[in-house]
Amino acid sequence: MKRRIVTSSFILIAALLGLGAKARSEPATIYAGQCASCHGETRLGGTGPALIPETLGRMKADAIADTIRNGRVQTQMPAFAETLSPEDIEALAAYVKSPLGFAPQWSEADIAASRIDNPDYRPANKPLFAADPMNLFIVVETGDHHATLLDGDRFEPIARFPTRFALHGGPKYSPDGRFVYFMSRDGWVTKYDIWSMQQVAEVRAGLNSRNIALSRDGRHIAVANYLPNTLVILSAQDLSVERIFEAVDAKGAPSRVSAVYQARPRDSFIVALKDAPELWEIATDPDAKPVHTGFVHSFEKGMEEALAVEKGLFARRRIALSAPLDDFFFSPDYSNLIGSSRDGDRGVVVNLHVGREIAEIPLPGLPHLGSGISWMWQGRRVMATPHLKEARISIIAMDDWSVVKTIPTFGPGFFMRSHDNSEHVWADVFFGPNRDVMHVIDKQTLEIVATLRPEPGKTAAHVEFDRNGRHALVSLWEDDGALIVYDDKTLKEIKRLPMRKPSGKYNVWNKINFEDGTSH
Ligand code: DHE
Repeated sequence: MKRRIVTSSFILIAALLGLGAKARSEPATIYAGQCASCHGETRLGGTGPALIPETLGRMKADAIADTIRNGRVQTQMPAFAETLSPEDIEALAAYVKSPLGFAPQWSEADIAASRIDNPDYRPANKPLFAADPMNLFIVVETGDHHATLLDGDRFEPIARFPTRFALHGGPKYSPDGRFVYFMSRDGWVTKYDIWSMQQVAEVRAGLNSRNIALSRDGRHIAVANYLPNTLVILSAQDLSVERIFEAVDAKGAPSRVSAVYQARPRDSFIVALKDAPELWEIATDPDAKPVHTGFVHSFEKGMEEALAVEKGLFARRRIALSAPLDDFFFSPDYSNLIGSSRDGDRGVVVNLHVGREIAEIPLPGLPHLGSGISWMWQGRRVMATPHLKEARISIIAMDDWSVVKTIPTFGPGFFMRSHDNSEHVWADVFFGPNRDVMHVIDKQTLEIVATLRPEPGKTAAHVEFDRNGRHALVSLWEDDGALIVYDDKTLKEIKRLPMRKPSGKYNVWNKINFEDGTSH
């Protein structure tokens, strides 16, 4: 693959902002000598990933030290055990987890220049494999940064290919299920052609990114960035930049962009701002009706004054909130969303038609609303959410926003899944001593009917159903992990495929049809 190399403006700015002062300290000098050529002079990435706390996330310092010491198999990361002393390695591991100390820039020109096209890419006019193209899974294996394309009928791998370092969030499929788009925490967006099983192109849309969303018509990809504070919209066709929104609220205060979601029935993107009390709706319909872009206080007139009106593609509507909200769950018709309050003990319901908060739900223990799913129960639509800090699942009625049941679990959970054709909800226990169990809940009695322990002592997490809702695929979330296929009726294991920390799996049919039991 050919890479277009361009000098990035942020390197210059970083230098001007006094990075040189840092280079005097010991680990910074080692970094400059040993690491900078691959990971970038400013730690923002090069051929190797960015080495900043935002990207390294929850990776512990000893795991980082281990990578420096022993290298990483199947990558260009060499082992430094012979080159550096144990003390130097420890100091370096701490250094790459320290904040950058400056705000890096990443302009439209930087994004365009980062683009890598696959010169060997040859589009195919039909899938080059014999499997139902609607019942495929992509399994993201973060253990060794690969993805597996899996036949969802036979549960056999069709292809396995390398990905960027540290993918995060669900990959997104084009509406016809032919292409899949991945995003890495250090901002790379990769387009992969499932039919020809080849990478098409990739581009670095940000320096530290959160997630991506595809527009209803499959033409635009929105990328939510922490670094810099932007929402970048790319053409899904060729990954060129279509628009960059600086994340600044109606009063001019900057914010990180915490996530972006496709609101399919509304033909729009919904954007969550981490630090500002507002959310955005961005039209993806070229004929979108006019919207006010927000209100500002006019000191001349002594009153709130409407900002300009926008219409058509990418018209942005600002919805004011009482405080920043994060981690959204949407009602199936996308008229309401529930966001998590910063104190982590409430869900706040925002009605997107009227553009304001309409209810609060007491949900102590940090609900993980983004993992929520919904179904019909006693003639009402309910949604269920796990809690990241409490051993319980809350069931909420979506007509009056009351909590109809709290189900005690073996520990705090991260992901939940179901399917229209399944009577069950599968919920993991991601944290604590019981992280090796998986609860199965009856959708009508709201009782736990089984607690499976796929492999004692190994984390069981993240479930996804096949297209027909007959099988539930569970991850053994370990470096030497596995994908375990269960029959959803008998709850018996029917197949186990070895995989490297399969962090998530995504069924083409369920995703492109916005199946209620899965993430969107
Ligand atoms: Fe995620 C999805 C935010 C930490 C694995 N995570 C998402 C989404 C958001 C989010 C907004 C929905 C995006 C989408 O799919 O389009 N995640 C956050 C955080 O704010 C948090 C708590 C802290 C952070 O560092 O970002 C966080 N997430 C993690 C992890 O530590 C996980 C377990 C391991 C990892 O790989 O980073 C993790 N997040 C995932 C996965 C999904 C996800 C596997 C997709 C779930 C799905 O089924 O769609």
